[in-house]
Amino acid sequence: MIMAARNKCRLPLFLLLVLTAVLAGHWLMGMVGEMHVVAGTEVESSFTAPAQAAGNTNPPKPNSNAPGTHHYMIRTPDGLYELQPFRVNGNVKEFAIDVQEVAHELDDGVVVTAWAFNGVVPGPTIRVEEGDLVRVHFTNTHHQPHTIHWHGIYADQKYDGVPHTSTEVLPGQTYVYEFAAERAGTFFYHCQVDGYRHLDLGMAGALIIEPKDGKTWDHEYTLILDDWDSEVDRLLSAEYRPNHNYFTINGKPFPHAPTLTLKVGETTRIRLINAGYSNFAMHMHGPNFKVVASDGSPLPMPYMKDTLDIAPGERYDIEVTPTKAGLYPFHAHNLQFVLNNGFYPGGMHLMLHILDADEEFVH
Ligand SMILES: [Cu+2]
Repeated sequence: MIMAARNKCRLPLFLLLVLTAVLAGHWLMGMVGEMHVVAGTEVESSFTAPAQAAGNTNPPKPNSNAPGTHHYMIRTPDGLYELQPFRVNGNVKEFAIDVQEVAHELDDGVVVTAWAFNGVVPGPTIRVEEGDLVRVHFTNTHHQPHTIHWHGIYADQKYDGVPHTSTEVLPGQTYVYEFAAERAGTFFYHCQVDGYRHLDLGMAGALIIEPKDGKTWDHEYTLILDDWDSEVDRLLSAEYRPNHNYFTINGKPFPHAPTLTLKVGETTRIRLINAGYSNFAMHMHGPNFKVVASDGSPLPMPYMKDTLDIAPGERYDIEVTPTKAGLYPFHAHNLQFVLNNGFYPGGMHLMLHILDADEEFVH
């Protein structure tokens, strides 16, 4: 089975190599530069623009620049990548996102084809501050149409990322999404074209809006929960019937999922995002946690839990202030999700490494 999984990856890897060669060629020709997407600019195009929603003054533009120019990302201790804005002007923050077909290793030797925002699974975290205006230059560098839907954000119609009510972005086009980061909280973004397939192929990432007045916690992590079918024909057939057999936190099942460092007496906020298709009942050994926010809104009456059921699309912010050091699991208590292709232990499970109060905090 491992060999079969490897064989399935050869074609996408080949495509990736070809894409890399093409992009390198563009770079050599000096096509890397500022990504200009200016309303009203005449740009020659061999692509046909899709039907536009009424009132859309921001039709997708063909991409005249090589992608990858503004994709500087920083690896965070939770195993995600955080995308840096390529331009900041006052409270306007601009980011660049593309789509790459990558070979994503779920488990040792188990590799799936993923459609990945900026080539990482999950997509890179976008982190802004309450009150910011966020502009995302989305360049479709892939062979399928895609969009970005801003889940939990009340964006203008044309920026909602739904193909038939806003617009879809065809291969080679760039579309600029814009929304106001109105309230602090945990959100996420995902593609909405052929959503059942595209979201399942890895097209989701975290959107974090930080409070303007600063944080009341000491450390924080974001955990994106997801489910995968390592065997499904992800790309070729018209029908799509996944049978999920891997369950991941930030793209990896146990024991490859990240270990989170906490410290006695210090508060850690964990942002939980369910990007999968099942409810996940997340249970914490050791300290109980306080549920402080739900779907991007602070709860008027936070409450204590040790198990929290999270539906698809839901986000919860929880806070932990441990009183004893040790190693404690945090995992889905639907134990069918703590398997790697049927083998226990695996799946949606990670470890909390709680340091003593006098230990130095290092990730
Ligand atoms: Cu898509």
